[in-house]
Amino acid sequence: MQGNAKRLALLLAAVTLTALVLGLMGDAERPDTVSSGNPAVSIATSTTAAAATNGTGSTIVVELKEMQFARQEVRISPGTTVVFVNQDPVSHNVVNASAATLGKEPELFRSPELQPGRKWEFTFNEEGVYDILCDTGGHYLAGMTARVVVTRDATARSSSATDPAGAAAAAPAAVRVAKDPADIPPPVNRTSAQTVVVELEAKELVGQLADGVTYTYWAFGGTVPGPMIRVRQGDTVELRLRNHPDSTQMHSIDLHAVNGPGGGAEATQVAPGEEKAFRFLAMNPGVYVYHCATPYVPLHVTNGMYGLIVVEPAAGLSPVDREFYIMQGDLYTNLRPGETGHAVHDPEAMWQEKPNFVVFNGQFQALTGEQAMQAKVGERIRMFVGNGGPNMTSSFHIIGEVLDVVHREAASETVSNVQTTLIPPGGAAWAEFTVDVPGDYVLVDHALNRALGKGAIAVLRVEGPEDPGIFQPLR
Ligand SMILES: [Cu+2]
Repeated sequence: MQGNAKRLALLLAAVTLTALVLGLMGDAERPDTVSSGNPAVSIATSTTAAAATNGTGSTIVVELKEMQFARQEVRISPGTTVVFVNQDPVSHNVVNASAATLGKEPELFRSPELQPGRKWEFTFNEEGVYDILCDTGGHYLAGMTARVVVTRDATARSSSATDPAGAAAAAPAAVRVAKDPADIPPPVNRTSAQTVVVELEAKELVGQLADGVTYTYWAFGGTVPGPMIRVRQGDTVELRLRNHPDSTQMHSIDLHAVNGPGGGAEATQVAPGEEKAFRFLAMNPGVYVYHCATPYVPLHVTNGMYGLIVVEPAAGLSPVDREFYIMQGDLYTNLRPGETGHAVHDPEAMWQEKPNFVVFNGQFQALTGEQAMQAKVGERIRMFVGNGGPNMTSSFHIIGEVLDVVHREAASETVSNVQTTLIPPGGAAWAEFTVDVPGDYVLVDHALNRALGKGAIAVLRVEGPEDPGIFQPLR
């Protein structure tokens, strides 16, 4: 298992890079084996397994290995049973669909989730061409597809196939995943470099997406965004990524503050229950996104796997009264705001880049009401604002507040007196301003349907004395 996991990690690293370039892994070479070490199943070594005439068909094994079906095309006679064996350290399933038909056309079969080492079989009685894929974690988008061709070169049988439907797991109680925007590390306040150990854990959990809507998030530390990391320019960061034993997926981390392959993603493809680590020198000051970079990367990101790392310049940041940490993200779900139930990811909506939810800190209107940010008149505020995406660019705006100073794209240089600043997916900005009069200041993506319709709203509640010289309603 250890060796397998290592090979898988190497492959995933390669897949990560290739997938980033190609988008899909459809042209990748597949291993040419269907062998199995499992003695409990018989193995057909030829590509065509003849069905026996007594009604007990032949059996052929297809391994699910290294995020692929071990063979892209399997040719069998009617009546042959195909045993799918999961040899990966993560879950897979076997679904009768192609990427084009998934969710649109009826499926003849769909296996339950196959945990590592588990197998599932299906007897193909009817002639035909059966597209198969794994839609667990969107693995088909990273190339986990294949085809079973059933041809009548032996006795055909016409009995109908049974569909062993997968049992849906009972959903545990939903929790609040939205990161508290005030829950961030204090300024570094050091005059020399250090080695800083950062420990993160990838977790998969059912969380509250909106009132009456739950969603299965994948998240660093169980919050969206994950914990804000804060170091000083010149620090050596030792990043240790653990993947919770209950995870169904590999996870990893790519920090945009890293100068090195994959931003750390190659070194951190980590299987459930395992931990991986790497070190990097925080050379460039700034505010940088980190995110999971395990295929299918957009799925890991939309599910909540992103956060910010702040690398303070050696001289530190100017003192302010309050700091807040906010990240925008877009979610592609079968449910819309106002509907209720457990929402599931909609791959077609993501393909079309049409999110049903656009949110700050992972949840519909997460930072409003009791959860609004708090400040007092006259205070100097710094906001670290990132965009996990994966796809929507944010037109970040605070209604009723001019941003005195903005580090656009989180650059070291500043611009002044900004109303709305663009924050691309995988990017960040930070802004500083003084709040002058009391009231509720509403943070939005000024592509306003996303704010008012899809949830990208947060509130900064400012208390203190009025200042009629700055703002005064007239009767
Ligand atoms: Cu992940």
